[in-house]
Amino acid sequence: MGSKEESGKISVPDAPFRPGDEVDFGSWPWKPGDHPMPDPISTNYEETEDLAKGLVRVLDDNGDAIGEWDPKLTPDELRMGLEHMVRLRIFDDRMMKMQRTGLLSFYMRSFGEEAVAIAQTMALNENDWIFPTYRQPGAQFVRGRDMVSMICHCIGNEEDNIKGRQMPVHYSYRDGRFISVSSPVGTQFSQAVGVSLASSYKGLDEVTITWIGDGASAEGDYHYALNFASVFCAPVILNVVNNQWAISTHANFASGMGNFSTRGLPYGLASIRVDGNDFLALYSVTKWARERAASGSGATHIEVLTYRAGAHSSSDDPSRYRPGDEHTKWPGGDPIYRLRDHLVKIGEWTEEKQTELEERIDSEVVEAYKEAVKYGDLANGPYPSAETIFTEVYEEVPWHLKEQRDELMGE
Ligand SMILES: Cc1ncc(C[n+]2csc(CCOP(=O)(O)OP(=O)(O)O)c2C)c(N)n1
Ligand SMILES: [Mg+2]
Repeated sequence: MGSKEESGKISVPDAPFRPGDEVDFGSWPWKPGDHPMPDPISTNYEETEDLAKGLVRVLDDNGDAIGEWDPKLTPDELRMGLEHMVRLRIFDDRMMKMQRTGLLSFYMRSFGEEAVAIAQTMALNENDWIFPTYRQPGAQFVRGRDMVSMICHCIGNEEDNIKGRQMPVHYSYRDGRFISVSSPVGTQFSQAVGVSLASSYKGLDEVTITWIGDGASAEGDYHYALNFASVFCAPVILNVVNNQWAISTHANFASGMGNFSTRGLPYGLASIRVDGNDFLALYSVTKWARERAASGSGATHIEVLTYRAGAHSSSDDPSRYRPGDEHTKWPGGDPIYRLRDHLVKIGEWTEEKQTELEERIDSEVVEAYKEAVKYGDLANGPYPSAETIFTEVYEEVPWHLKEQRDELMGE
C-alpha cells in the first residue's frame, strides 16, 4: 500500500491515496475462520507468526460468526456491546455540536473505532488497569462512568473531576481504573508495563491493557515498553491501533509500509493482528491475551487494524490530505453495523429495535448534556476557581506554591 518516493537518498513513504484519487483498498485476503486459535498459555511466541502476518476475523459479510475465534457471547452481551457503541457515536456527535457552538473548546471523536475500547474492555476483568489514549473513551461506558461527569470534564466546568487541568477528552476515571490520558502521545505504553509488573510483584490477579496509535508507535516509548514487557514477562496487553492516520501523516510513515503486528516477534512477544471493526474478533483476541497474561505466559502485542473515519480532532480538516470518501471504502466496514447485522442474522435484533435504541440513547445524551451545562459551559462559565490550581496535585504543597497561592488569594 502506498509508494515510496526517492528524495535525494532518503526514501519517503507516501499515503496510498490523496484528494482526488480513486480509492481502492482491494479486498482482504484473510477470511473469518482462516486462523485456528492456539492455546493462550502454552503457545510459544514464535508460533504466533501466522497470526501476526494474517488477520483474525470472526464476522463475515453475511453477518455470521465463523471459526474458532468466535467468543460465543450471549445475545445480552452482544446487545450490550452494540448499545455502548451506539452510545459512543451519539455522544461524540453531540460533543462535536457543543464544540462547534462554542460550549466546549476542543473535541476528538472515536468515529469508526467504536468497537476497539468497548469490545476489549468488555473482555477484561473489572479490576484490570486501563491505560488509554484519547481514542478509547468508550472504555468508561463499559466501566459505568456517569455521562454527566464525562461532559463536565470535556467542558472543564466546576464539576470537571480534574478541574480543567487536562484538555477535553483527556479523561481520568479513578473508579474505573481508567488512567489519565496523556497529551504527550505514547507515554502510557511503558507506564502500563510498569503497573502490570507491580501487579505481578504483589501477586494480584490483575492484567493491564494499553493502546498506542500507529503514529505514536514510532516513538521510543513504544520500544521501551515492548522490551520491558518481554524481559520481565509482564501481564500486559499492548495494542497498536493502526487507524491508517496520525493527524495528516499516513501510517506508512511509522511502519515503513510494513506491518505493525509482527514488530512484537523480535521482542519475543506473542503477536496478533485483528480486524478492529469486528467486535467479536476484538473481544476474542483480548480474552486470549488476558488469559495468557494472567497465567504468567507474558504479554501479547496486538495490531488493531481499523480506519479513523472522522477528522483527527475538531481542529483538523482531513479533506486537505485524503479523499473524502476513503472511510466508506475501508474493507472492515462500520463496526456498529457489522454487530447489528449479526444480531439481526441470529434473530436477536430488528431494524425497529435499532431505531428505538438510537432514539433512547439520543435522549439520554441530550438529558446528560442539559444537566452538565448547569455546572457551566465554555462560553458562559462558571469555571473551577483559580485557587484549584494549587489543590489535588501535591499531598503536601511545597512552600513556594503556598506563597504563590497566598499571593493569588490576597492573603
Ligand atoms: C509527543 C507528542 N508529539 C506530538 C503530539 C501532537 N499529536 C497529537 S495526536 C498526534 C497524532 C497521533 O497519531 P496516532 O498515534 O496514529 O493516533 P490517532 O490519533 O490516529 O489515534 C500528534 C502528532 C503530541 N500530542 N505528543
Ligand atoms: Mg493513527
